[in-house]
Amino acid sequence: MADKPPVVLTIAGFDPSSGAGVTADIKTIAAHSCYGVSCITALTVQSTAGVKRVEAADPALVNDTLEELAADLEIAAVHIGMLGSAKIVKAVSEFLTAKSDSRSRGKARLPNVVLDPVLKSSSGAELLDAAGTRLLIERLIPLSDVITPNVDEATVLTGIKVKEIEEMKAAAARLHDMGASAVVVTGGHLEKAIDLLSFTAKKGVEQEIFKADRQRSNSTHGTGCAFATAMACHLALDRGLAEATLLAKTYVTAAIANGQMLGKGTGPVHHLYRMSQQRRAASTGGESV
Ligand code: PXL
Repeated sequence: MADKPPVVLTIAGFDPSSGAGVTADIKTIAAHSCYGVSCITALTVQSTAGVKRVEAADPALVNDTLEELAADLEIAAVHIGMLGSAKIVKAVSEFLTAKSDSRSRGKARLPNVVLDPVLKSSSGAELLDAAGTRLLIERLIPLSDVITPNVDEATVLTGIKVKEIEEMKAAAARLHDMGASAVVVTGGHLEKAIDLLSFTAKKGVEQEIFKADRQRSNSTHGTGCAFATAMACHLALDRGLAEATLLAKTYVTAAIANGQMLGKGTGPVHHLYRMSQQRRAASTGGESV
């Protein structure tokens, strides 16, 4: 029998165009040789042209789904994306809170929880309201092992206007004060695509910068989801924070570069680009890269 893959749970919204949300996350998880399971928090009506409508799921359905999966499977990491409403934020934080496990010291009862604080779509649609954002700050940030805000989300969460690297560092420090164990501020929208990893170590806060050339591409829908989910996969595979950050960034950069220009608007990143590379290599009898 084949080896069991690590199970990665994604708790996120449904994007019918599969650039972002659970269907995209399942592709990312498969691309990392993990097994993906999911809990849908909200339905959206959208295409590459943008988000037209958002309907939050029933919080009891979310809770039952999470309990059912957690009772059956050994979950190695959790990715949290779009939550859609304050009630869903509450349901997810209650599920993650280790009521019975006194050893967890305020951490979630599942390991490697990566929180992508999704507040808006790139087309500007609101994906979590102010009450939901407040609850996410209060309850979910302290429960998570890593949070992955982009510069806009870091600005909303901290009140620090984040544009440059020094502001990314200050926002990460503020997020630690708010209870975050580790933070990756993704700066894909800056001139250089800079990500900042910040985490608390014995000596205090340690910060590391990851740089890549900014890509001009129209295939960028889903970059935030792909980054955070790839992070969760690498943590599930027992990689450390710095290696997970570097590998997740490399994956997203390649997924953008291999974008397939689908749709009339902002196209999806190519989550499964390695499969087409392998197919090409197989048909030419060469090595895959
Ligand atoms: O990219 C943020 C995002 C996350 N999750 C879902 C989305 C979007 C953006 O549109 O639709 C389901």
